Amino acid sequence: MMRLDPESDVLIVVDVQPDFMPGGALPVPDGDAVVPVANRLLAHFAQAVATQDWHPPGHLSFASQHPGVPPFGTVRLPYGEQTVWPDHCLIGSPGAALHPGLDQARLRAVFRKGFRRAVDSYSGFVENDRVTRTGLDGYLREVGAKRVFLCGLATDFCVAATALGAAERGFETLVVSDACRAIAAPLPDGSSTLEAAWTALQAAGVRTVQSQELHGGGEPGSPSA
Ligand code: VGL
Ligand code: ZN
Repeated sequence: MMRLDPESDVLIVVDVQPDFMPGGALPVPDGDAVVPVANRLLAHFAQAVATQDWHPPGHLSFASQHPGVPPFGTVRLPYGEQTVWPDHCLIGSPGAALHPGLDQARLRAVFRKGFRRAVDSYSGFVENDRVTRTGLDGYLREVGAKRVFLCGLATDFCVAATALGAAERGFETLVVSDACRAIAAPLPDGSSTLEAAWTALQAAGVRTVQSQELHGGGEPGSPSA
């Protein structure tokens, strides 16, 4: 069991949006399974925030903007190599909303990313150009975060990038593995994006934890339950 500290532990719910779930525009296999687990986590954490993938029409991460390049192919953008995706998470669309089954009353803030047409963002901290900040780092410092726990979609893209960003910034970082689901796309070397993500996470000192191992809660300042 791991006791949670209401003052310094923060849960980050990554991209729990219908477009990443079965029936959505960029479905992650079994993606909807994270909703009940995320809700149980939300009940245990005094402090929680979410990230939200939020793209304008014609976003350059969309394969539709690159004739001849199929979804899951790659293109070169000024900031480097970019995987291209089916059009997804269009600003204001139902598929881009936080999932209606998510206990949003427990979320203190939502950080949107990927809203500039020319820049994608996997990390909830900084966009893929490695320059554009979301404000999440400053937020976490201001609320006294020392440990961050991540759940959501997709393990091998936005969860991994956000976890790496947290570890890089000095937060003790844990991925709640049963509260995440992956895209697990094949890579040219025969491995997958999920294997590559775990390798990078491990190298960065990110740990994993199961949701049943976490307990505690209550409001900051009150004795934890
Ligand atoms: C994501 C691909 C494109 C994610 C977002 O949330 O992991 N993946 N946009
Ligand atoms: Zn996206």
